[in-house]
Amino acid sequence: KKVNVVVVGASGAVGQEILNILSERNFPIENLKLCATSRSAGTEIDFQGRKYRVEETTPDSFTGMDIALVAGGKASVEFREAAFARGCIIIDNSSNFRMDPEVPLVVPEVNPEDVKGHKGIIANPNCSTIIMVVALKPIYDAAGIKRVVVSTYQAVSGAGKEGIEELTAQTKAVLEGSEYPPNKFAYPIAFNLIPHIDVFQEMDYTKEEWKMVKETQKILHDSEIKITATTVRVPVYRSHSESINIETKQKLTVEKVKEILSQAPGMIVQDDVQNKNYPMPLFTSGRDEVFVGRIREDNTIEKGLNLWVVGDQIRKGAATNAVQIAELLLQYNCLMEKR
Ligand code: 2RA
Repeated sequence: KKVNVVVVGASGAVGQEILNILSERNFPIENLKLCATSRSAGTEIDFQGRKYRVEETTPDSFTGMDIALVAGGKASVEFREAAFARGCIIIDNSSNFRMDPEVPLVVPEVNPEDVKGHKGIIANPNCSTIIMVVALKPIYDAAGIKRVVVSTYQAVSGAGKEGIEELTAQTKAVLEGSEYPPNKFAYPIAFNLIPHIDVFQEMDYTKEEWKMVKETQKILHDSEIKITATTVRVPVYRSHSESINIETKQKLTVEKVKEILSQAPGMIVQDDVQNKNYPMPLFTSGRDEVFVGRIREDNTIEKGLNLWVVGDQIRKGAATNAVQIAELLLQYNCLMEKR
């Protein structure tokens, strides 16, 4: 079965990657439409050898469409009703509806069945959450999880194209002895790191940190699991890294964890310290899998583990996850009737 797909926000970093992934995975598209805000409308984008003109998003952009892949921003709020009225399901990469109890928040390796309960919109989780839960889920199933302490090392592309440009221009400026004032980030990101992603909220945690807590509880259907996060921007172009400390309910040996994770969907275990083999952002970029290494017992508690997890946040952390959700909609046959 082939379906009609509209990509909203097609010209941004995530939108472009959604198009790459639709093409790579041979997603069965009958008709494709590319939309964006009026600022980007009119540009032309190549998809599978054909040029598509980007149109400004309007309620009619959803007419005759089965699935809307929304890359981010406010479009899902603005066009939710218009899409629903036309029988088009939104897969939303923005944070607008993630914590709405009516909206499934889905990582296909973790809670695929949740898509079946959709009411016209399915949310794609935050990138650092997706990368973490792919690694947590197999451990959660095998031994239960009491508590997680996570610190992230997040690439500048998490802040979009401007984040990438700022790192490049600022690094050049520093090397040439000139100034490049911060714009996208609160402080210079070149030769620095910034323990601050998104806005500060309750208890002086950032919104990014709260997303990792609340979204993980929702995806795992477990509000008891304790999670505390520190999220940090680092001068890396692409792929987020995470140091994850886990307290399990039952004891797991390192050998068992390696065995479980190497059989887990969407994961690659890269852990051979004798040969200096561990995941790094430079080498995981462009990949859809989440990589895990440096797997150790936490020797300070009875049932503790340390993991080092790295994943391409534009692919698995956004675009790939969204396209996988679209694939689940076809697999479970839960599209809406077009109106
Ligand atoms: C970041 N998590 O890396 C964000 C992107 N969604 O800034």
